[in-house]
Amino acid sequence: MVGSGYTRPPPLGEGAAPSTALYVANCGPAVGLTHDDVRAAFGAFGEVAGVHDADGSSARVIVRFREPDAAEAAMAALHGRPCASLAGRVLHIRYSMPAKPKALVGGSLPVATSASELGVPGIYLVEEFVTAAEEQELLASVDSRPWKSLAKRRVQHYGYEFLYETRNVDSKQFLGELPHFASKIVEKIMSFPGANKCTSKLVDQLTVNEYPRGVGLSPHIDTHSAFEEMIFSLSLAGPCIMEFRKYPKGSWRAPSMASGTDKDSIQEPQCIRKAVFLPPRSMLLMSGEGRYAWHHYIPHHKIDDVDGQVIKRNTRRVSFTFRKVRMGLCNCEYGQFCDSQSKIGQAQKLKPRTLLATPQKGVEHPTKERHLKQ
Ligand SMILES: O=C(O)CCC(=O)C(=O)O
Repeated sequence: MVGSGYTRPPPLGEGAAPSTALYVANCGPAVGLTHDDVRAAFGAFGEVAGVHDADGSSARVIVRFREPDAAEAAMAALHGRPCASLAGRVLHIRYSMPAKPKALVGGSLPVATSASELGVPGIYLVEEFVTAAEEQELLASVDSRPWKSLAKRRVQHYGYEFLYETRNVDSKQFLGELPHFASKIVEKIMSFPGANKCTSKLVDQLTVNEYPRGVGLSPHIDTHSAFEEMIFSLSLAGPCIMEFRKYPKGSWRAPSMASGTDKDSIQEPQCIRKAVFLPPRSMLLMSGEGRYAWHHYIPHHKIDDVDGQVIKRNTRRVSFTFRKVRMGLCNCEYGQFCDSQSKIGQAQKLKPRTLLATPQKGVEHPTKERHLKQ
């Protein structure tokens, strides 16, 4: 991650006050220590919330603990001494403080760092779902395969092609099983709450998105008739924030689609907005109400303000979004967001599902209206 969001500590003698974050010098990939090695070594003192490069050197890292006591214990045990579990390197450790925001981006929306803090029903987040080594392997796998260029980002599709015009899939056009490089992830996904109850294949479609720095994704709800309830999204290579928006019944309207506008500037006073930080290697599950009734959205930012910390987006973020293609109609309990249960959906019940998304003259088309251009 470029830009940890934490300050370089003040000079000695003016040390930063104890905090949960440690600035650890002589440590990082440039001196042969992976973030996983660092996490394991510091994990001996308490739960580690994250390990990030402190700057562009790859020889200094920020280790964030959940509890200040753990940071204090690690500081007392490891500062200025050879660390046996890190190849005997002598670590230079100071407390670090969150950097002050340079600019408030996207309003003053607080950004949660966990799903419980986010409080959107059906949304789950697991940090460090894959290791840094697995992340590199996954990135190498997709980088060795052809990308398809969209206006602002690149994509790859497996299992079924995602059709951006209709925001749907053609369920009759099966492209084949998900690639081998995704198998480990699919297996791990089964450990999610509720996921192991599924008897059939949990996911059969994968969309890989590559977002350059500053590119996000417009607000949308994944088309109900296209995909089943559970949608899993793995973040790799860089962080972002994801915003969730709930529009009260009847007040939903499509924000302007004028090209080049930053959708963040659109104020929707009547919607509930909540945001969560997605660190690299984390897995997000959208299910239930969070999947069916809340729009999700990635602001088009180069910098995110996460609770007063400036988090710089990386040169790219790559996400792996796993879904299960729906073979019938959706009968969820969120009818006002459901194309299967709309008038058009009802009228076309007997027609092939891909036609559900075809706009009809003079009739509001839920799929088109609710899923904005990417
Ligand atoms: O990049 C992500 O994490 C989300 C992707 C997504 O929502 C989509 O492809 O519709």
